[in-house]
Amino acid sequence: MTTLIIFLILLILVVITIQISKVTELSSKIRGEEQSRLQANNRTAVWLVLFMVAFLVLTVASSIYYKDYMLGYGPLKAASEHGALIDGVFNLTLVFTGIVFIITQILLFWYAYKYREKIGRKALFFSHDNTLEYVWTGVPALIMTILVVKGLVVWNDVMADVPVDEEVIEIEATGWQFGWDIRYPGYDNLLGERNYEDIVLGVNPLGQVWTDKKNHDDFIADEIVLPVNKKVRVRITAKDVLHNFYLPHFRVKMDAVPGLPSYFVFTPTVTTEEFKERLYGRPEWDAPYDPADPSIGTKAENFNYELACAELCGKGHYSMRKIVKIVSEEEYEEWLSNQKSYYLSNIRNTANDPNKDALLDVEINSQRRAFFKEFNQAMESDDSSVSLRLKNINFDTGSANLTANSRYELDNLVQIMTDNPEIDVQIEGYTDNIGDPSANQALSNSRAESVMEYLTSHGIDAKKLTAVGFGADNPVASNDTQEGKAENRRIEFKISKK
Ligand SMILES: [Cu+2]
Repeated sequence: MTTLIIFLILLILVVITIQISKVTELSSKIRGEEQSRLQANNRTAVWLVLFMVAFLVLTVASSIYYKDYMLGYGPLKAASEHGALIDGVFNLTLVFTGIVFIITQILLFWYAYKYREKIGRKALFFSHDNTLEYVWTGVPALIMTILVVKGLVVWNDVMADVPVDEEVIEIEATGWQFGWDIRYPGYDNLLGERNYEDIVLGVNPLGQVWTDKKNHDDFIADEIVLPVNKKVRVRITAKDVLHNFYLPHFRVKMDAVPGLPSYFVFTPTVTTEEFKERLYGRPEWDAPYDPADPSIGTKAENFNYELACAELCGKGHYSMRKIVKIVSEEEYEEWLSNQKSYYLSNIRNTANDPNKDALLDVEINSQRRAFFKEFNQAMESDDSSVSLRLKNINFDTGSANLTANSRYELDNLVQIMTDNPEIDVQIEGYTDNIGDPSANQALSNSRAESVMEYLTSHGIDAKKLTAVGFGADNPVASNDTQEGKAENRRIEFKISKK
């Protein structure tokens, strides 16, 4: 309906314009050609000046009115350390081009008015003026030099790589049609090697080399989460065509080129929550996020930083959006601890694992972290005595000989007993229910004793230790299944005095 009305109005306007021009033509015939041309020229000249005034006023007014929607102004000021530098260069360029724009528009329209046709006035013949040539060559050259030099200074600053000895969080973004794989380095803070020949879709999407230790704790994240005020280096690459890694709110933008890794270093300075605070109370951001479903909340409440691909890389280009979260250091650590290594969850002990028989550093370290976490929880609990199950101590079948790989967990025990000289500990041995109860009793005794021996031989005072065997008593799982039995064959570590 509205479209129809607008169409009719336009049609009427066209008809009116045609009619007016017919009337003018007719009257010019009556009044004489020259007279009417002068009149038309006068009218056009006045209209041009009016248009110029309206145009400039609207241009300036609309840029002021919409400034809070534009990157770099109002709430959309840069959320990274270097962002202000880039915005500064844009603003400097805007000042110079803005001044030139306004002056040239005024001159253009004013000259059309001032030098409109008048009877008896003749145009000046003007062929050359050196001074003018100097001015209009020199001034733009000077301004261009200022802009280029300033831009280069900022470019060098923004593109500077991280000095070798400086701490940085390095992550990797690999673009493909159509998505990003975001790889984090894991606990060792080092990204593992890649080889494109190792890429197998669905199995090893990035071609990580599994014999490289650094890969064992790397994980691929669904979203980008980063701590505030920490320097981040993003390795940027692509698997198929050109993509572009673009984080508009941080003024981070870099091509992702297949076969030619690039990088961008930046420091986010505003957390997602702080950025939302900037948006509240602004009409454009307090509008519903989805007008069809007000229960979702406002645009401000649903705000997220985002990663977009800024290269038109194909028909699914738009779907390369990823959410970016900037959080506090504690939230980041918490998030990190919940991420699962790609290798350990997808490759370990499968046909694709070249390290099948070895116990890996990444496993030793994760067992160690888990052990210390449990120990600290036990120490903080109010119970006077707490038992910890030692999940990574194993014996040869039917004997009390510790397996070689048990030493890692045993060394963890040595360390906590050294660090906490006040605690007393009881080592408890348990078996499953297979076989003769008295044999089980004896086996559990000697297993507990061999753990105790290990501890005393590594400098722990025997007075602080007791070793007891409980045979098949107190099962922690059903003895009807193989897994249950394996769980019941165990060593526990009971802190009897804190
Ligand atoms: Cu893309």
